[in-house]
Amino acid sequence: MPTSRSLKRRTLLGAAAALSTLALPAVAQTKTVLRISTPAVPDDWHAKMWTVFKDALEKSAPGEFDVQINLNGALFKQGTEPTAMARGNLELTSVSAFDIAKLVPEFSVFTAGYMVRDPAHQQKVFNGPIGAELFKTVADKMDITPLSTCYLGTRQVNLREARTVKTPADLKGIKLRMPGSKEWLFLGNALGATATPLAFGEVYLGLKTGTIDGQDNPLPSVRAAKFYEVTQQIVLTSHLVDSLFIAISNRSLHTLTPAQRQKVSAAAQAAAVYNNENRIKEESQLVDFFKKEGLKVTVPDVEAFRKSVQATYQASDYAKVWPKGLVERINATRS
Ligand code: KDO
Repeated sequence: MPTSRSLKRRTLLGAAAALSTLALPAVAQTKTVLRISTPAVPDDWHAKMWTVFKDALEKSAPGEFDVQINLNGALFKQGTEPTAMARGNLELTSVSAFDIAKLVPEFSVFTAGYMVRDPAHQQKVFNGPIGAELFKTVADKMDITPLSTCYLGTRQVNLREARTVKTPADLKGIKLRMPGSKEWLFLGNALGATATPLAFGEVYLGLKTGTIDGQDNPLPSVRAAKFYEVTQQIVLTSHLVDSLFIAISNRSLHTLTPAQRQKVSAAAQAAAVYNNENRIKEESQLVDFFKKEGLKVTVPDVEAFRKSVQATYQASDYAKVWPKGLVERINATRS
């Protein structure tokens, strides 16, 4: 039989144990949670860059952040991330110019084919005054703040069955998968194809089964998502030097101390640099890889595509909301 003394001791020990288990989550709670969502597949540079982000923060602010990386669109569907961020359900993502253009119409200038010339031009534009002005509008209108600019790559047309493609007329009738928004569909149609919306995660099966005739993406994404396994041809249209912006929700940003903001921003820069360097390097090697995989890699009349796509955008409602002189300023930005 326990004595009253030993009972008291046990009770005290029990209380201490309970307190210590209570104390554990309290320590964990002091970490700032940063949830990340992206449709990127694990083997893609713009998925791996989030580990660089996480590691950089762990180094600069040990124990201060709980960075949670969610790939494959598992947490939020492609394109729904900005809404989730504005609602406080997500802290970070890499947002496309297309998703921004839905709420900041003038940003559609960067959804236009053949607008940005190359990765160096892209960095100059977004890291200079044009980027600063537009990112401020993004922060005001979307409640998210862009922190760094990632080169997603130069988009190329990738076809299920090989055919001769020299000009936009040769894509007539091709069901070209594009991500699901009117800005993306406009680009696909401007290429001469019949654009059809589909989420990134469904493209492989769509190509395999033939519900679509092709898709467009930068070569590193064609490799990482293995689209080359279910397609016969890549047409080097180079129609869009595509970007993604690492962005944080303003809700989250405002909870950070100035020192933490600086560290999060530096981590986002490091992630973008990692992505950009690796993507640019890999992009230059992939034509050979795809040829070895048995694909036809063909060069169309890029000037014919450029002329036609640019004319289509200039005549569109999109161009009507581009601030006066913006296209000229983009063109005049030298890398
Ligand atoms: C795509 O769906 O084709 C696209 O390339 C669009 C980009 O904006 C981006 O969402 C990307 O997919 C994903 O990150 C997957 O690579």
